[in-house]
Amino acid sequence: MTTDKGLIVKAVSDIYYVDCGEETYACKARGRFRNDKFKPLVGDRVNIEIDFGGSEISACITEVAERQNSMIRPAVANIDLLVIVSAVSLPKPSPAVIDKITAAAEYRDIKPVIVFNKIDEGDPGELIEIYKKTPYPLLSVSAQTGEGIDTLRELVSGKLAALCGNSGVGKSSILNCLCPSAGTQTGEISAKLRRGRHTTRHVELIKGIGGGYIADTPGFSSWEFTGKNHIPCSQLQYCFSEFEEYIGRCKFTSCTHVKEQGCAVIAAVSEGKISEVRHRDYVEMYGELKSINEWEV
Ligand SMILES: Nc1nc2c(ncn2[C@@H]2O[C@H](COP(=O)(O)OP(=O)(O)O)[C@@H](O)[C@H]2O)c(=O)[nH]1
Ligand SMILES: [Mg+2]
Ligand SMILES: [Zn+2]
Repeated sequence: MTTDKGLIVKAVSDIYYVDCGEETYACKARGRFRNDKFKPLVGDRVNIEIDFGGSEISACITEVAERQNSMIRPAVANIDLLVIVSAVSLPKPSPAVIDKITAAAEYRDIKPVIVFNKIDEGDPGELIEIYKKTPYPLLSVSAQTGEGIDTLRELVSGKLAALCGNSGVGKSSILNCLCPSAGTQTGEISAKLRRGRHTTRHVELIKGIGGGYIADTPGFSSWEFTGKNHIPCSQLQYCFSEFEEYIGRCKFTSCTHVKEQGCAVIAAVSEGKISEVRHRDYVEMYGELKSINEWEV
């Protein structure tokens, strides 16, 4: 029996693939990590125990290091950067989805970056108009022509970054472009699992740039605030970074910035300092979060 330390790079139905540098071991989790209250996540730093005896190597996770952060959608821990991908053509870009993800990231102190992909097929101009008033870095790229990818590569270098966004926006294509060995890395793991190479079914960390890792994640077409995605509605205002300098200047201290008289956030929207679209999405999300009872969370 030997022990080692590593990083969970993939999790598939209770098998965790732990990268220990030289070797990646398929591990089971110890009893106490198998319950639903605390499941290991991709991105977790773990201790494992490896048993070389018998016909097959068996390994199991014995410790999970304290997390810097974690998300459920995508299910990943310890991310430095959440790369939110949106296509400028198809699937149709949705600020409402982008804004839910930026808020979810902010709530967990994860830095979001917004990437507009497929600029070979369309113009990111309208989206840039909305998001240039936020503090989030914006990048326009094409995974097809490679335009803009170098800038993204610099941004993710040495970091644990996760790509997220609707299915079809080009997450896997961007990953392959960023890190040409990604295809092989995903190919290897998928071959073991006898699955197709090109559908991303699980969160998976790809080793690549400047010692960093990038997670490709399965896409989604809607985003719900239930369960572990929940944000208390009173906290939502702090998850829209550009509201920050106006919060506290409203007429009422209990202002929710939805429609109150004398709201400094709404005034900033009228003055064009905050995007109308972002504020509209805030109002919508506020209503949605308010209607979720705490016991449903
Ligand atoms: N024109 C164009 N097509 C792209 C680009 N990036 C991805 N695609 C295409 O969009 C489709 C979905 O890409 P994929 O990477 O699988 O998206 P994912 O579901 O987000 O991983 C594929 O047919 C890609 O070839 C791009 O920059 N330009
Ligand atoms: Mg994909
Ligand atoms: Zn207000």
